[in-house]
Amino acid sequence: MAASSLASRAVASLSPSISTGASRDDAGSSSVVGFHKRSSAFTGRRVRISSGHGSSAAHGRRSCVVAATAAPVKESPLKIADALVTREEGLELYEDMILGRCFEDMCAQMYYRSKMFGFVHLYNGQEAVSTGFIKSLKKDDYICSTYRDHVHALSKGVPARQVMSELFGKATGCCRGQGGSMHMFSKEHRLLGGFAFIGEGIPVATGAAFNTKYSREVLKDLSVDAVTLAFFGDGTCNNGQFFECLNMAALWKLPIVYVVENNLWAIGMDHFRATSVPEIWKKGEAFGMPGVHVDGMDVLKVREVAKEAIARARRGDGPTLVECETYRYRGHSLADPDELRKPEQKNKYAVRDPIAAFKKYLLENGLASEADLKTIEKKIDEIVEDAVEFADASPLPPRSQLLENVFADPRGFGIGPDGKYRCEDPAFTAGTAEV
Ligand SMILES: Cc1ncc(C[n+]2csc(CCOP(=O)(O)OP(=O)(O)O)c2C)c(N)n1
Ligand SMILES: [Mg+2]
Repeated sequence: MAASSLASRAVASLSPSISTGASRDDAGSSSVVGFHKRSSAFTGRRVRISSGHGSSAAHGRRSCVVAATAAPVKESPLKIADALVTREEGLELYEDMILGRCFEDMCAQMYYRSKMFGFVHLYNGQEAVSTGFIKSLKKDDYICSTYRDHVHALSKGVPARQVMSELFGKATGCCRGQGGSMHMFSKEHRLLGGFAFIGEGIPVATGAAFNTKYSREVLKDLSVDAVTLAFFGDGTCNNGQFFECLNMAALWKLPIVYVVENNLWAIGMDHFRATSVPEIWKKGEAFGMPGVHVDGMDVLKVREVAKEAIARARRGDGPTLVECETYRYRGHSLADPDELRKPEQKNKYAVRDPIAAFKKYLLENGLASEADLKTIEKKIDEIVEDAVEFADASPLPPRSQLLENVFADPRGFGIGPDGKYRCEDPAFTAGTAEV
């Protein structure tokens, strides 16, 4: 299957249509409890970002990028000194968000062409959280994700080829095709996994943070200074593991940041119907850790909060709970008809599209030209095309891989008396073995 033929038969993007004019006036604030009053990052400083305008009606796969600002933005004279990022940083953030958006739009196309199996949960709309946090990390830091994990993996540096191949169930995937959409993992990139059960990653991330602390303070290995980010959703915060882990992390001052991606919905459950105290950030205070609310549609605000929380963890001052207010543009998974959420709510967040807003910021502050951004969009388009071609051409895992990593095997056909996998027996792989 050639990628060019995929592109030519591209389905329309399912992103919500963007209407102009509306804007949230309450979205610019950051709130904080705890003892960060001295820190500029947590003082609620407003970052000047305007709403994006235009239509996201897709004319093909590439529209996810181009539709970011339909109305032309005048390039202004250089004002770089006032900007909150350097040109290089700005371009890196933009590229990462574009990669996330394009990759996910391509996933939707491949899913509907039956190239992927099982549930696939996309991240469209939430890119500023992944980019703002993960691009503020060092290479040796850890992240732990959920079933909505493709974009976290990409931001952490797992090559698009490996992520797409994993989604295709191919041997070249980051889990050799055995994980699929919900179980991205990469030891090399310190991605501790995606998890199908909600809240499952929180103790895993907390354990990784404990490992850092133990290495430094008990084993006296000061070369270890990894910070761990645990990503999870609003619905997950009503799960017991959230409370148990926050307690331990605060008690032991673990180097971790709990990043809640509050997209207001847990499948079809409205956050405000399910949660007794809907301001999740306030729950940090109960454990004696700072709780921060940030506009998760604004990559610069997310980045500012991320840098402070990561620095706090790295210098040994303990965990932070960050609630990022964001929105997912698509249904819960690609199998969800998304009939419960009201169009008004979708539009409210669509006009604040994080990519459109950041594009405008880069242009208005003279940090990038239209040509610079188009170059990035073209590069990402090619990377995603290449990932699909690579995944499609890759082999399926061998049958002998079937029983690897299976810890319990009640039928007893895993490992034979010779210590070898029974499935290595040619009769097994041929499907004729007596088991
Ligand atoms: C332990 C457990 N209980 C229930 C489910 C079913 N489930 C899948 S996703 C989900 C909602 C999670 O919502 P949220 O944490 O807000 O994450 P989002 O999907 O919005 O990113 C639920 C309840 C599950 N996967 N695991
Ligand atoms: Mg949610």
